[in-house]
Amino acid sequence: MTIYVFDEFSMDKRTYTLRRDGEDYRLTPTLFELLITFLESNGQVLTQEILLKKSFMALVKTGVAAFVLFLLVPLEGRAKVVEYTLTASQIEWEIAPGRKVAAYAYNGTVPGPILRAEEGDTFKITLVNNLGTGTNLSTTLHPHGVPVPNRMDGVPGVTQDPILPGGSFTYEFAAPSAGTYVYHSHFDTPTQLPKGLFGMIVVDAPAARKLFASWYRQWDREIPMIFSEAVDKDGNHAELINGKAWTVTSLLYTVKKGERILFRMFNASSEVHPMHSHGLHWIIIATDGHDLWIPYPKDTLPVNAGERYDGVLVADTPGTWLIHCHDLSHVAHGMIAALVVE
Ligand SMILES: [Cu+2]
Repeated sequence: MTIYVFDEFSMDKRTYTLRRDGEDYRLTPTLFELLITFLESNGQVLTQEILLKKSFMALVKTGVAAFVLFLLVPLEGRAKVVEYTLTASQIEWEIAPGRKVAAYAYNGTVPGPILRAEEGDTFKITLVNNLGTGTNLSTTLHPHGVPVPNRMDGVPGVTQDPILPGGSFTYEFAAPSAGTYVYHSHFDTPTQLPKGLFGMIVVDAPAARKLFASWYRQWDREIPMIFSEAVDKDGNHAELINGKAWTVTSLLYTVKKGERILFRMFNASSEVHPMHSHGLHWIIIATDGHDLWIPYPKDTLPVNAGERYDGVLVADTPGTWLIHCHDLSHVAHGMIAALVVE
């Protein structure tokens, strides 16, 4: 039986020392957590020092958490109805200066606005079809990845009638567990979705839970990244991030050194995008709205059609770091962004 002892516990330095069989190893917090999870799941015996420190910290955390929850529950307990109106219409969308595509859009933007609520709230989303009176452009909205009542699933001819031009429909469902979800058109999907009828649904955890989450489940800011493709008015193909193709002055995200950034990634296209971050890497904490039991580090993350990934990145090195798809034909068509760490 292997005995493990760790001698040092310092979140400031973000390193831990682990002594195993007389030798010292330095660990990052992620590896430390993984190791502890591994040891616990394998039923190996920890030393008394570890158990004391762990249980002491657990006691402190539980005590403080219970007290804070006691204070917050009356506030957290009041679930809200969060109302949004999405109007689908035809627009000209500028993917780069002077470069336009004929798009369908929710509320005039591609992607549509982020719809946000807290766990247990109720979403009430009214979709207005302004795609064109006198056309045959019906539509519906599908909450992708969200466990909804069947009649709110947005499948025309199966769960509801199509929303005719000039018509509207209200979707109502509970905000599921915290995570990244999606909405998109489910009428003539191969046409309407790529033309721009997609967006993100974000569900937040209650504040009390965030306070006691692991360091990589807390972040200072979020950067949503939605991947899609388009053909511009000159017939040129474009690979887009958040509705834009890379130019040296677009798709720049400026953050401060030391900030933890949550990337919410969603692939709205029909291709795989192996997203690569230069210099810094993500800790993938969730996929498709589910927290991972064991987070893992990645600097190249294949995001398949319809998938979502939540990755936390610590911006600890100043500079301009590219984040781009590593399918090189997609790079050539504009799928590049940059993280500017100041
Ligand atoms: Cu790609």
